[in-house]
Amino acid sequence: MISNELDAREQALIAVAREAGELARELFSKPIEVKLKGKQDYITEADGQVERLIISRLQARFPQDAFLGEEGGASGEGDALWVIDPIDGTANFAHRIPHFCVSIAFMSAGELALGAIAAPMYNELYRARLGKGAFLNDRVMRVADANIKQAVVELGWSSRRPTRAYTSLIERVLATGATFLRAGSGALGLAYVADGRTHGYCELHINSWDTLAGLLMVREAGGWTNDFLAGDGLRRGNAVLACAPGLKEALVAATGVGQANEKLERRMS
Ligand code: LIP
Repeated sequence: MISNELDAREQALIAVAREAGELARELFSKPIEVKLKGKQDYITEADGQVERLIISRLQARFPQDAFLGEEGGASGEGDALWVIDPIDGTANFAHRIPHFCVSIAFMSAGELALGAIAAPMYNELYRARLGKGAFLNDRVMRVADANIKQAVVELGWSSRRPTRAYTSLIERVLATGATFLRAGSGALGLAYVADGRTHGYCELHINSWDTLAGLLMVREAGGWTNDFLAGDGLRRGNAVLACAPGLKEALVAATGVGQANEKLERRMS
């Protein structure tokens, strides 16, 4: 995609992410209907409203582009693809915990080119562009390296993988000397790695709409990530590991994510 076409999409992305964040903040303060679409997998009416706003704004500007949204699924064809999570951290949102965000990524011809994450309750807007760096509210983001014994690694959980797989992941990461946390938003978890607040993020299965914007930010902030899009990760999801470069070896060994035989694991699970 030529750069001025990408410039136009970058500007639209930042404006739409900010506006969608404001709508999510407004809905957060109102009583809303909450449903379960799976074990501990929440959906609220806010997810749909915010997703419709994002798609209607972007479709109006780029009618030829395609969309993949958590709530609305896929629409349109072509190399210009928006991947949208209207509310990442929906379980938090549903329980009045302000740790949630809007996450939007843009892919051009299969390559991750743009990403934005709006965390309205924190007044934070994260963004990144391929080859142009990653920013939080216009401040440059850089990952922070650390000795593994001082590292903080976020370990995401969902019922999409067996509980035993998650508890043994925790044991293996703790055995490295690192500590762990779980905050309930994969997108914000990756943004925190990009901003050097934590040193790694791992989840055994997560969806592309939760991760793509954050993965671009970690890479543009000098971090390492696994090849999340391998094996049709875009549509089926995948395991994810993102971390500071100095921790890659220890965390790949401890988590098993990013190893050469990773594909084998997927087939086994
Ligand atoms: C959430 C992810 C989180 C994961 C949850 C869920 P949602 O996305 O951000 O990392 O652990 O299971 O997938 O459903 O809030 O958009």
